[in-house]
Amino acid sequence: MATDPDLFSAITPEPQPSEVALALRAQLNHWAHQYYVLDEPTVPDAEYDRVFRELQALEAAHPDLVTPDSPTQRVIGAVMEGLAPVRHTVPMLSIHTETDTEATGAQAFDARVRRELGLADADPAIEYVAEPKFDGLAMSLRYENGRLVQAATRGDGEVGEDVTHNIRTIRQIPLTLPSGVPPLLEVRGEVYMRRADFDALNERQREQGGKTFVNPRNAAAGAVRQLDSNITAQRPLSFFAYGLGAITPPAEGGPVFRTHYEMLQTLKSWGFPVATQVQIAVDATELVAFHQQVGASRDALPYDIDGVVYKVNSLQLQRDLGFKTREPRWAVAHKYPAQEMATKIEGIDVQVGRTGKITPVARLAPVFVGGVTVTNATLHNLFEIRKKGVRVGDTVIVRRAGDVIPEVVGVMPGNRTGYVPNFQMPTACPVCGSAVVREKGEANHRCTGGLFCAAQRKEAILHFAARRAMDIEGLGDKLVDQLVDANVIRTLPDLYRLGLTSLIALERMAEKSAQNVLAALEKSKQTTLPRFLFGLGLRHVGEATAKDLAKHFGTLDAIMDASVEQLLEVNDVGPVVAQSLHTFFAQPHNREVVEQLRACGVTWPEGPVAERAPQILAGKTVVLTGTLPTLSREAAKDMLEAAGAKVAGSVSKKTSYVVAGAEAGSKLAKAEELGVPVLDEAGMLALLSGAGAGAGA
Ligand code: JCF
Repeated sequence: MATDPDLFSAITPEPQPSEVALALRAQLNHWAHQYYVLDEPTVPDAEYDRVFRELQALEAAHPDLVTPDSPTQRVIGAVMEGLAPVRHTVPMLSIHTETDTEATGAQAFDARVRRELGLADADPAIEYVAEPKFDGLAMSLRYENGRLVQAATRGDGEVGEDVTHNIRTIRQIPLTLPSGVPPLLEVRGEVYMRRADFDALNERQREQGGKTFVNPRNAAAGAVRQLDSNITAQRPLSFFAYGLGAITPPAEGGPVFRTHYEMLQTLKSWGFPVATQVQIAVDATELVAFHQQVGASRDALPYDIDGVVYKVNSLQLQRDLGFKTREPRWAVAHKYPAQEMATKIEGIDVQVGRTGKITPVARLAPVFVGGVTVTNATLHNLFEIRKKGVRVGDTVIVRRAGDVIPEVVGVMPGNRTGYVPNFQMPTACPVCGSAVVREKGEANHRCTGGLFCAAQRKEAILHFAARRAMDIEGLGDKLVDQLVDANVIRTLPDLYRLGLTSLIALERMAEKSAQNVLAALEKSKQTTLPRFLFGLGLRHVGEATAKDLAKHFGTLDAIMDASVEQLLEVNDVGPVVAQSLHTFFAQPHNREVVEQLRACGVTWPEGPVAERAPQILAGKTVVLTGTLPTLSREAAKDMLEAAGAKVAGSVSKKTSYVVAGAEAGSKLAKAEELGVPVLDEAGMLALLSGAGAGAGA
């Protein structure tokens, strides 16, 4: 039995099965309380599952040990004080997990379905629907006469919690449905948080010294179960619909939908977000192919999935198959490798980034997580280390999801033996020896060496050369290391002064590769203003801001000479960015770098400000919804913004116009409710050219 020895340190010498069961239950209940009630999990799900299975195995071997209150005997979902209980009219099912992640898992499911339906080998293949399994929390949305009246969590499947006030803040969830929907309709799906939203939320929390969340699912769960919906509204949530609960049949009776797939398409047409990766599959082979295909795209998805779900497509066959306790016989989940695992911290190093930020990095005992072996994980900053209580030697939870940098999200409690000193930040930069400081109100420590610090120089050059900046092919970290270490390059313009001789003098640099590097440098000189601006690597100036600045000012000189007030006029530029830009270009040495780069031949087309489209829609807010007949959403947004409009995501009293295309949903309804003028694409184009002066410009 693979039991954590620490768990039983008090039980010697040979623990009785009853004692083991007791300890396992105590451990599981403790973890479950932290997870469900406190919203603060301390162990990875995989660890919980392992101990849960161990208890299950023990109870199977000793049935007399099973108690009614054992975690194996119920689905845990403590109702938090303050949220009203909601009894589900149709129980919310969980889904059986096929633990076998090989092809046999899908085959076993298909074989089971066929056997239960009494089919022979010669009978035709069963049609399935395969879809991603989102890693969020299940939600039941109740609509009466097309209006959202109640939203409830799953809870134990029978009774959940009323979270209507919070769910109303989720923009992706329609509050009203188009006419003609069943008078009673319960839509079921998953509330989740997109990875980028999660990262931004944690970054914000970290900067403000607030509580960070261990993963998007935990952040979503915490947001949904707030008593104050103002807090929920600040935590960006999303939703995918995947099923139905109670539904009134249409007046003429009979089933509303024939298949699960048809039901999903209908939900989509009613304005619900439905997974894009949904596929009909006719046998186990196609199910496995789907599992592999989605698995390959898993890292690129903007949200976490923990597996895929296979469902029998025919709703009649689903009814024939029925349920086993709380799990349908017609569906199964096929999981992917866990994105959180436990491992030991062997040491803590620090790294110096482009802006001088000193990041503590945990050196780990190698662990397979999120599909790769991880040996390093970020600890973000000293505050995070203190808050999480991380020390060298601790067993920690490491998370790696998507192509996000692996991070230490928490410490497994009670595994420290003996005294370990707290980690301290170095007072001098490990790379250049300059003083390390932390500014007031900042969570991060920084090296004050600036471009004197080789680490910052290297990062600055790599950023400048990056694909989305100057796109200098072949200038990767190895070459930059060599160039900076050999002191061949001290500033960005030095790149364009590189000659064949100094390149060939580097180790492992053949003449052909040197020529390629020079050619790539030459090619990079023809660039665009946004790429150049982004490449300079100013704090707070990402790609989007660089584009906005270029669009607004037209020329680099106009940007360099802009006052803070003028910078603030740019879309999405706030006081912090404006001040940072102004300060940067006020430094003579920064202007010098720009001038030298230009002198080296770096150039881009400039558009004088006068040529900008007339600002017909200055001060107006426009919301786009639905699919326009000819313009993409991006193109429409660009045109509106070029005319001075602000393009917003949700409709309010302050919205000037809603531009609606096909399959417009709740935003259109909201506009009509508030009396906001609604335009189609033609109407929008007329508006853009309508004020006369700017026609055709
Ligand atoms: O995405 C999910 N987490 C998910 C959960 C998707 C489904 O289609 C489900 C589910 C739980 C139960 N279907 C059932 C029946």
